[in-house]
Amino acid sequence: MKIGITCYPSVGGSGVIATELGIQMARRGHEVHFISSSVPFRLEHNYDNIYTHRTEVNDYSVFKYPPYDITLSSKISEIINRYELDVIHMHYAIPHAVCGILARQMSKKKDVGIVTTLHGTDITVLGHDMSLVSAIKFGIDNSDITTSVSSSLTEETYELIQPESEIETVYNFVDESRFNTGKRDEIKQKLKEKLNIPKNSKVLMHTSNFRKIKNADDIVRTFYETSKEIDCHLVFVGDGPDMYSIRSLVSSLGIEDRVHFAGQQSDVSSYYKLSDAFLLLSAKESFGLAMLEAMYCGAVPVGSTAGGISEVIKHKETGYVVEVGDYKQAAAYLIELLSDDTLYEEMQDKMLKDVKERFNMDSIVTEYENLYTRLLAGA
Ligand code: GMT
Repeated sequence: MKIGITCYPSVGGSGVIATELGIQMARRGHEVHFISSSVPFRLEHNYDNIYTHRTEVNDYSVFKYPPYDITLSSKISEIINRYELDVIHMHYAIPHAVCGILARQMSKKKDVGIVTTLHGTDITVLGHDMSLVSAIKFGIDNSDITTSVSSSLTEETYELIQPESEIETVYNFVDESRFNTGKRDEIKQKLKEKLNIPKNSKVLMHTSNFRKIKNADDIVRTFYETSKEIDCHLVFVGDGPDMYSIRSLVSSLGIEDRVHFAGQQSDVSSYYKLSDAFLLLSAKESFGLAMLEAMYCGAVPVGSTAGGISEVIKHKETGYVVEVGDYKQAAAYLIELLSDDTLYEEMQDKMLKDVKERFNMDSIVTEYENLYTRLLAGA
């Protein structure tokens, strides 16, 4: 098959899934065309069967805002025509699904199929904005197939957007060759030395784009409570708008010596391996791909009940789930987990087995491949 993919190429779970899916499709012999504003960040190498096409958004003085959506639609239609694409896979309902629909209308090849994947913010945040709901609904209803990354997101989309068409849940996945427990002890020791974390201290970790919805202040509070009972350190990887207030909370609690800000890291898997536990206490979270990556690397998760987090964590079996905002309960669970080596090892074993079964890359890529085949067959 000839597949076009459009996503936000910068750091972020939706771009990661779009890119990994493209790489796997190419490995299976399909021809894959990424059409985006820059080369997706996970596409570090040259791959056989993968082509990248950049949309250049010019800033003409006649426009008040640069015309990203129109330029992208035009580019997608050009690529559909030039390479005779069979399917285009749009990540995000707006703007990308709408761009895909416009592109198909512009192109000569009207039988190109459109698959749209909803990732979260396009529904859970933008879906509350009445000025955007019609466009999101249009994007879903005019795609041939729409998927969402968790059952919770599927349900929320039905509730908020009330589309006419069906939404299929296809979970996110992790490439085990990138995220695994290999050399965990060795990497842990090296990073502890680098960050000046004592050998026997436990490590809690969080990575994200540090937007308000990530509730990173609850992570700091959880750590503070946990550290009253457990010798531990907290490591933040990434950067974002909330960083200033997080730093100020850390200093007001007087815990600067045990909270590490590592910034953006290209090798985030080493930080997952450094960690005993991964925290994701968001107010909204459709899935939590970074948490799943951390779990593949052996870090046991403590998540909130937001969105799809509790579909990824099986409470008290493969990690813990707490109500949004309940940092005291999160700390209580961490204290229970980190003070009992037997409990920790049992939970870690179960977690590794469970994520490899339920979020297995090959089976999920096959699910997407079957969707594309279904479209081609006109079913
Ligand atoms: O979490 C973010 O802010 C980034 C966002 C994105 O667009 O990349 O992530 C969303 O998509 C990921 C991949 O499907 C999910 O794992 C994240 O949970 C989801 N984020 C939210 O729902 C807030």
